[in-house]
Amino acid sequence: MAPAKNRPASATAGIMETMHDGRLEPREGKAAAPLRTVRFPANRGGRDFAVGDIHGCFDKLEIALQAIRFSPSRDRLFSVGDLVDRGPQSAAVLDWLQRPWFHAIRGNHELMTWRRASGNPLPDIDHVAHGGAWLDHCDEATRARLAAALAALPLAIEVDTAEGMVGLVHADFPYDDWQAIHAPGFDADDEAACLWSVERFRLRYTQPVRNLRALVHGHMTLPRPLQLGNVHYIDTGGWREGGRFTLLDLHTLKPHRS
Ligand SMILES: [Mn+2]
Repeated sequence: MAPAKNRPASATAGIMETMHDGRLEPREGKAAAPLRTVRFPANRGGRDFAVGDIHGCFDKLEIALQAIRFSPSRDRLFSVGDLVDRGPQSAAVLDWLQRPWFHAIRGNHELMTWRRASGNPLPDIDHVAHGGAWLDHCDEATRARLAAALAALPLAIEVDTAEGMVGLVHADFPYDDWQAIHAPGFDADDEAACLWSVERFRLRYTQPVRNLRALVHGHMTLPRPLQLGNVHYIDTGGWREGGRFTLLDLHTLKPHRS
């Protein structure tokens, strides 16, 4: 990405939801393409947390939630994507996505999984080599459910907090202005950057993303949470042997590690 790239987006300010550009193939049982962004109003009765890559380690995530006394009736948990592959419980993503307090965006592993689950794998990418062998052990009905559920995940989530809006995007964001994601010029290359790029991290680019209180990424597995400008990297390898999940409180922007 070129983080300084900054196409005008003023005409689109205030638009809350943008339809996907239609690159994704139509799927059975899905009337509409997934939303690019989904926005959540502030949680006035509880806490909001973001969690980094889960990679099929939902039992370990449960333990991390117990450590912060997570309340399913009051609190909300937002995943920055890469819920599947590598770990032992990838198919459990179907149950987790049914939980009313759990919300997720698309990571590159969701893209690899739903494309292969629907018989249309990404060209030149070996999903199995990326931890996707589990998919071959799922029956046909489960693969169909996975394809539908993962393809429907939005590219970004916006969460309102008392201090301003917090955005979640899996890997990277190729603009200095958050409103670019709502602009007509936000294209397939930009979407790919959101799922795969590591440029902001590689450049240690500290320019903040305007019109957003904070932006939260996973994708880069780091020994501890990292902040560059107002961009927070929170994948601390909870899915790895000996790794820990970071739960970022979206109101205080303080990380809890467990
Ligand atoms: Mn990733």
